[in-house]
Amino acid sequence: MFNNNFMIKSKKILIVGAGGFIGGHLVNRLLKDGNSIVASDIKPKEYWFQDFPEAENHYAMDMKDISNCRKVVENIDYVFNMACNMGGMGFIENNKAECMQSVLINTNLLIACKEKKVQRYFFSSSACAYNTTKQKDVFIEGLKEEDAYPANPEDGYGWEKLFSERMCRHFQEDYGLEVRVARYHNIYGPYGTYDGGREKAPAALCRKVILAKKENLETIDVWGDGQQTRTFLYVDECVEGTLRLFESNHSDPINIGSDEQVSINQMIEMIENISGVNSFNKNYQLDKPKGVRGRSSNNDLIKKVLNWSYKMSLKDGLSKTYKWIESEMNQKGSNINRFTKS
Ligand code: GDC
Repeated sequence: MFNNNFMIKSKKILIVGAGGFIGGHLVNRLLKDGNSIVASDIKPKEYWFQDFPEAENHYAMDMKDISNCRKVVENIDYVFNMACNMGGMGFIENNKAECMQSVLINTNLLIACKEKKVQRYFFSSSACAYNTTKQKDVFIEGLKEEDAYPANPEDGYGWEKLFSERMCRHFQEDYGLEVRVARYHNIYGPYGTYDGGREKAPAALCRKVILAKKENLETIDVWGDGQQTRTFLYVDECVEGTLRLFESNHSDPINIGSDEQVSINQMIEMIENISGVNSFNKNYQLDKPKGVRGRSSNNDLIKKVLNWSYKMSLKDGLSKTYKWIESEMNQKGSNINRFTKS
């Protein structure tokens, strides 16, 4: 049930993947709420999106090595596993073996948590865990939690997420480690990747529009025919939902996503409006990675279990994201986050 004495305070919390997009936002929030944070990431310091000196930071630490897990899990109350080798469709479709090796991070962390008697563990799963045969049409019904089975997830990345969800479940059943599992639906916002190959559609399309406007181009490239659909959730909402879930008693996987389903063309139109440019010609690249045809989140369960729903519209979230990417591009020219090492 929803706990009204929200939020987590004065705890010692380990965040793995803290140098990444959602991990960085989570560290920020938990520090503000008065917790003591241990932050780790495989990425060296210069590739962290956000880096807070108040936290105990472990740069270039690989959790596929269990000795690293054992080291940082010592004396920790809660663990958030936000780490995996991932990206948008351009990355996960071409790096399936890399994506699947993230199973080692989750497995090693669970073992270390069990040994060191950590109270509660969070695993960041994905909408890619859902059965792909249920996502073959545009504007499908929102995916319900039970739609992950029978299993036929996104190849590579989605299989790793589904397997790791189950690993969490069995650690709770067999060893009493409390687990919480969220299935994130395409989270976007500032302090994330917008170029270099790992970027997802919202950031990639903001970048393309900003560049086209800057260089007076008439056309932008779009992967697929633009009619494929998705839902996108702003990162602050994702962090809020994650913390509320963490405090709840719900241990089965649950959607954290938006149900504002749009086609990629509709999202581009929103971005064009934000940019103040009327419209660019579209070069539809049908040979690029497209993923599933349609995807949306059904939010009945999270509303029931947490009595909570996100508020930020896609238009408002894109506007914030666009501004951040534009200012980064003005300062740096391109995204510094080109970290590709596994
Ligand atoms: O990359 P993504 O945001 O991942 O792509 C959404 C759709 O946007 C795809 O059909 C893609 O072809 C289209 N698209 C059009 N132009 C572009 O320039 C572009 N770049 C990108 N990247 N896409 C473009 C994601 C996973 C994540 C995560 C979420 C969970 O799948 O990649 O790792 O797990 O799902 O929902 P998407 O939504 O297919």
